[in-house]
Amino acid sequence: MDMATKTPHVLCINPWIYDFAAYDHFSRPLGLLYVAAYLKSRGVEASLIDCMDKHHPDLLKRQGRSKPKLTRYGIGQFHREIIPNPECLSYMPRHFARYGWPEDIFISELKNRPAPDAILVTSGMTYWYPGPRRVIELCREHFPGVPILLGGIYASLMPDHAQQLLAPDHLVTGPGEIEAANILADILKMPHLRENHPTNIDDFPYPAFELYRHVDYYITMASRGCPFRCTFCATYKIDENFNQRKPDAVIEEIFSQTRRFRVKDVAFYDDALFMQAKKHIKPILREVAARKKDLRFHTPNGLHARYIDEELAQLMFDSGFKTIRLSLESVAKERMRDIHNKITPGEMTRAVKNLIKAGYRPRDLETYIIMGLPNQPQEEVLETILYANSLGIHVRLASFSPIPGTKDYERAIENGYLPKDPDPLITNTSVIPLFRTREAYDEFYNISQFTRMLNEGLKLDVKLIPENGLRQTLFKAFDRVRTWE
Ligand code: B12
Ligand code: SF4
Repeated sequence: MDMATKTPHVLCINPWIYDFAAYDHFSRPLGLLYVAAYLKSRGVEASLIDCMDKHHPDLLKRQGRSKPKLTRYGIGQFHREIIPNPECLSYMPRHFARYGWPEDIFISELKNRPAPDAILVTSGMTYWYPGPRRVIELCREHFPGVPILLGGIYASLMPDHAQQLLAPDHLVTGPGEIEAANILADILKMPHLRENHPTNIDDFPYPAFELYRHVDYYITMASRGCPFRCTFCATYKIDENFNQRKPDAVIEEIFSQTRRFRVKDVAFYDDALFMQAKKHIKPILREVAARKKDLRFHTPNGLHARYIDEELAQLMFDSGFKTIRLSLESVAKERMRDIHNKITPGEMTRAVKNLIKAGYRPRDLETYIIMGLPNQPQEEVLETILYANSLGIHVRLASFSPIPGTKDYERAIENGYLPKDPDPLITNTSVIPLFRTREAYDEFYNISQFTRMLNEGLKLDVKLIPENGLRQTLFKAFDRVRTWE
């Protein structure tokens, strides 16, 4: 091809995850796929290396499989290779690992392709920075001189840290479609990339899932941002505006993209999917239910249960919501007030009742409960767990991870729980970041195993909470056992 007419090409990369645990629970680099789609729509060629892609033929060959092992919704384990714990986390009684491809598969991917005109690297959790750091190191080695852009959550929340440690040529904070195009206009010598950006959220293209060799499920967002400001959450730091898409545009995307990629499962990444339900999510789900396409919907991110009235619960059931995670966090009054008055136990109970009336079994529902906040007593966590268990729903413990820029992060530093400029590695959710000792970890482990037992009990119909049931007998037995020699 004549060089003068060659379409400029960007290589998009989703790095490995370095962590104690990682599971593909509808986990795709959605932000990067939005940026890639936008660039493609403006005439740039884009390709993708996703180090977490379970369908890579070399990976499958090594695993001795022809297809990855997936559950019914297309999710599943990532490949992992154990590596030494980072020095600051050496006390952790768990294996640290690099999740995703073995490194040599990534290197041969780089070797087997011509040098791109620019490389776009995304970043996830702040404490996953070793992934993008290694990707950038290897890209510099294999494609010297090719400009590297870094964006995503870590880049947005810790731009100084990222710039210093990873030294990308360009660092983008916040939504990246327009910013990436502006930067690339010069690099790719495509001045039009700087012009005529859409102003309406619905005029941006759908995420570029076509860059994958195989699509297991589709992910979308019916809105961006969140109108709340919870003390532990950094969403507003990443995207300070709250914007909802037009219901018709979301419906069109769901049906056309699931048809195109032949998938049945759709996950929503929204932070506030149920805001203004009457004019937003309800018309979307009404249409989905009416078309009877047997789609399945998943909300890995927590939902605002407050808005689940009888009508919404019925629409969720009829349209095929399967993975339902309700945000509860805590039942302690002061905590709720402090967090943002997002929900009360009464509202949670009502939402669960509405969902059960609509056709769900309680154990089909899950709730997020937070532990490890500054000055949060253990009793508060246990009380919240027991309350959720009394509703018959599955508990998901989320350990608090202090995020730069949030109120709780500042408080953690002010109260001496965190050093002033902590290495993000110590804020990993698995390590009970504010305490960072083996004892704190063991305590968390006990609570999480207790929670697991309660969750298993639900499946077997064992109820510990009712006044005169197993609970009384159990406590009496505990007391008696304690007096044994
Ligand atoms: C969906 C989600 C999840 C999903 C999965 C995410 C995944 N990909 O694997 C689930 C529910 C599993 C999850 C879990 C957790 N999450 Co989460 N999650 C999110 C959420 C809501 C959306 C992320 C997202 O994809 N957004 C959509 C895309 C469109 O936005 P984006 O990625 O930012 O991309 C844009 C820009 O960043 C930029 N961009 C992105 N890449 C690139 C690349 C280039 C080159 C350029 C130029 C631009 C660019 O352009 C994009 C388009 O505008 C965010 C909150 C938020 N609003 O960001 C929290 C968030 C990332 N999660 C967070 C947390 C705390 C957690 C948990 C620790 C919660 C817990 N205590 O258990 C767990 C931990 C998981 C783990 N294994 O460690 C924190 C971040 C923590 C941190 N330290 O970094 C966030 C910010 C929420 C918060 N509480 O503040 N999460
Ligand atoms: S925790 Fe949820 S409701 Fe609160 S600000 Fe973050 S996204 Fe919004």
